[in-house]
Amino acid sequence: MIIKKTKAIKMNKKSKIYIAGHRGLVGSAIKRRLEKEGYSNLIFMTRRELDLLDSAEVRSFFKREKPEYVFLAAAKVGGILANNTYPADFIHQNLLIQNNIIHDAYLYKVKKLLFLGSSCIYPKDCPQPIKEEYLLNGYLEETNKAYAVAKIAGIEMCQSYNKQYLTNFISVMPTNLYGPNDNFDLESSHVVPALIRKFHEAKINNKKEVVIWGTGKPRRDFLHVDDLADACVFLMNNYYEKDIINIGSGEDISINELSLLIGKITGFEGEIINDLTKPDGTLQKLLNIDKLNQAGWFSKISLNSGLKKTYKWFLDSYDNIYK
Ligand code: GFB
Repeated sequence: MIIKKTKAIKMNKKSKIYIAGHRGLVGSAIKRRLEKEGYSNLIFMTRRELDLLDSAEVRSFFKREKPEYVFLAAAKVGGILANNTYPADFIHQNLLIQNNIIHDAYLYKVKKLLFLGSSCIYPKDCPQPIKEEYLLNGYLEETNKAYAVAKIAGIEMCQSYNKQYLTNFISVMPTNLYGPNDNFDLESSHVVPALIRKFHEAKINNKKEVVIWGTGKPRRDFLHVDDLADACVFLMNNYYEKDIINIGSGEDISINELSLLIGKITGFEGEIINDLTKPDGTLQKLLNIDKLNQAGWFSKISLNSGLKKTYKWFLDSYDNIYK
């Protein structure tokens, strides 16, 4: 039995919507977006109130709340070094979180669930821009294999439940994201928050140089998280295919070019040094977004304006985060 489409179901402004991971970069952006559009019955729990690693707690939460829609944005995430250093934590925690939520979404008859994957699920050497059909066509990038395998398991779980239990679970694959509420810790963060902080601190401390990791040659496709949240809400209401769908900006840039751009935005005038002892990761990750565009969604925030907005947010939050 092949199920080609999930059912055409749309959220309404009173629907009970659970955002798992509402304090993170992605979940907080989805929450802002839904609130802005007037969805008034949102539920979210702090880590202290609900431990998503604990299947008994998640079970009793679903039994009690019975959400109609779920955005599964909770995950253990991090940049290239964190992924490479703590692979056991990445695979263990992500498998637990998604197993608990996806299974309970089935048990408690969630109308539709949106699972957030990642562009690192694709083979490291696949043709660019990366089409959805390249999934499982080759070897994964070593630095984030554990995380990628967990995300691939999540995709397969959604599709298997759709096939066997006729659920409506969709999986979206975002590119590299940035924006407010990101992690700016220099060891565990992704490249954009790391560079914003490094360049800013070098400027205010009159440092002559900033060190960036790797050769700077890898290319990445960066999307502001408000664009991502807009796409997720759009797809929850308008995407019914069982296959995965990419969410990206349609453009990529090298890490060296990104450094120059962030240097300019932050006003740093010194030198940029490449630390070749740090890993590069995948050489290029540019998502093909034909399917997304055909569904009717287009990105609205340019990299330049998204980075400026994020730098402003970082400056406004600096004292809260670091003092
Ligand atoms: O953002 P990032 O950690 O993620 O690194 P990935 C992207 C590129 O930026 C790599 C370089 O080539 C890094 O070496 N880079 C330069 C830096 N300076 C820095 C720095 O100060 N900090 C960081 N973090 N990078 C992640 C995956 O891979 O992508 C995750 O590990 C996830 O699983 C995420 O999928 C989207 O794109 O390499």
